[in-house]
Amino acid sequence: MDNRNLFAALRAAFPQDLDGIAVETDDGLAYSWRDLERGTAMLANLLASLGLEAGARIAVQVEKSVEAMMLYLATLRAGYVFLPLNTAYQKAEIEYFVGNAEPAVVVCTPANFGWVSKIAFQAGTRHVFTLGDDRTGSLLERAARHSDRHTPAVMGDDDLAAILYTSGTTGRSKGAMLTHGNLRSNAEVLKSYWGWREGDVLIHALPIFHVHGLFVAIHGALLNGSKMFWLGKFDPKKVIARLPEATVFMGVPTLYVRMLAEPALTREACRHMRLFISGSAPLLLETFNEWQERTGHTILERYGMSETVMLTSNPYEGERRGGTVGFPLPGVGLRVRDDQGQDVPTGEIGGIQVKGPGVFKGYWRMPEKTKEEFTVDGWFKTGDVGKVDARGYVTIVGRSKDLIISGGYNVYPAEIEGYINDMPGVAESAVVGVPHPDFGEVGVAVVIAKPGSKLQPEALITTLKGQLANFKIPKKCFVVDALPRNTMGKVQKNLLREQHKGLFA
Ligand code: MCA
Ligand code: AMP
Repeated sequence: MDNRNLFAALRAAFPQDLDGIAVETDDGLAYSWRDLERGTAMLANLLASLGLEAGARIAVQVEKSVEAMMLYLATLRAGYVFLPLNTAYQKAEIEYFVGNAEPAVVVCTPANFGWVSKIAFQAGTRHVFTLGDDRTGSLLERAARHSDRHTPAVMGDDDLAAILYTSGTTGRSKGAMLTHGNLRSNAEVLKSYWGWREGDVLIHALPIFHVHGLFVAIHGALLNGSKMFWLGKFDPKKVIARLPEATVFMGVPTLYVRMLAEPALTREACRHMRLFISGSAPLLLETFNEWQERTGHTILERYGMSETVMLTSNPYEGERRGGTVGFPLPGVGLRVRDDQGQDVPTGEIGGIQVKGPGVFKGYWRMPEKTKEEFTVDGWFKTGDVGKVDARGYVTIVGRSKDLIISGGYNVYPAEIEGYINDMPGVAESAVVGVPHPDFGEVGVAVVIAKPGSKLQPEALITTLKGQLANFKIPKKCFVVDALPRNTMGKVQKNLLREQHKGLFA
């Protein structure tokens, strides 16, 4: 039986000459394809030596590094389930994820070992390793004792490869289960759709704990045997400095906005580049147009989700239309339905529903919640609101889910409201997204005090900073006497958005 392990597909695409450079980091390190082969084999052998049960989860909360990428590839290679966690998550968030996913292994930064290992061991995790972004920590020490030869575990299309936590309307995160088949089929479609070719070089400047940086970027380069310039953290100047030697760049809109602020971003600097891709959040038409004028390149915008990987894309050869997310990818079914579940006429707005080989298996241990998010005929309800025009271009016009996308990260108002409402003296709160020139959208909190209580907005924010990942913290907090409500008593967040939309203009 042929091995459907995603790692086997990626490995097969490595160049013949394994001594070529696969990854070059911004602090001057160079990793050959042989380094990737040996490093992932040793890490896979370490995992295999732990006697883990099939489907065991490997939870990883470490700073971005090539070794962290090798740990992801080794998890696939050994046939386990990779669970990446945003490095900004704090105690309560990690407690939830570890409690929900029950990982057999946790890998954290050396600095966080104290509190993360306590949470992990209490949840029944038997192995906690450390990995620093400077190649320190117990993980690599232990892996060094293992053989650098490893045969990839035989996996089927339907076997789990990763769990990515995301949320819908509820405040609690859900683990989206992605299979080897979901990931490989999507990577294969994108390879041809985006014209990956011999000699391509990718600039990788995204975090690797989300779909964009971990799957779309890494799989894109590896499945084409392409070199990556690897930035530990986005820096506009460093990206621009690399453009003359690269051909492909992927980013969220904030990255494009920040590069446009750099005088070094010129047509000349971009001459060698072939493709700029944007996604994860809406790319403003002004950013799309400014990029085109400044560099001569037309950004290719695409749309995806943790639950579905990539769904639509502007064409590589055809017209890339600013403000749209292009066409459904080959194999992706996309339809727009109204609240009664009827197809809306072409050009009309409705709820976007999708189906296809990239659509996930469901939410980890939440069969009920999973069922709610699919229609009876098996289409996944994205929670995005949009339309398809007469030429087939998809436009996303909003979201029916209560979600703020800030600098490409998802912020769930329900989760933040829950924390604010638990604070002493708070009667109720509402968190809404307002436009922001850098992050695209940021959260603003509107809070009502309990009768007789005096609330200091700054104090509420400071308390939140000690509890939640920094990117989730509302950028502004107002204490008010009342929240606008509709006849059913539901807070009218649209009115709050309208009221505060000029805050960061
Ligand atoms: C940092 N801060 C943020 C964000 N990032 N606040 C709101 N939103 C953010 N995204 C906070 C920091 O904690 C700090 O606050 C202050 O803002 C300034 O930080 P700064 O240095 O400007 O931020 P940064 O470290 O430069 O990060 C900005 C960033 C980063 C580079 C845009 O957010 C990023 O890499 N975003 C990419 C997210 C991503 O990969 N999304 C893909 C999801 P303080 O000083 O108080 O600490 S996958 C997906 O959506 C689907 C599947 C798809 O289609 O791809
Ligand atoms: P995530 O939950 O991280 O998978 O984020 C997926 C969500 O990001 C989608 O449901 C959309 O709301 C949003 N998204 C992704 N790409 C785009 C895009 N190009 N334009 C607008 N929204 C996008």
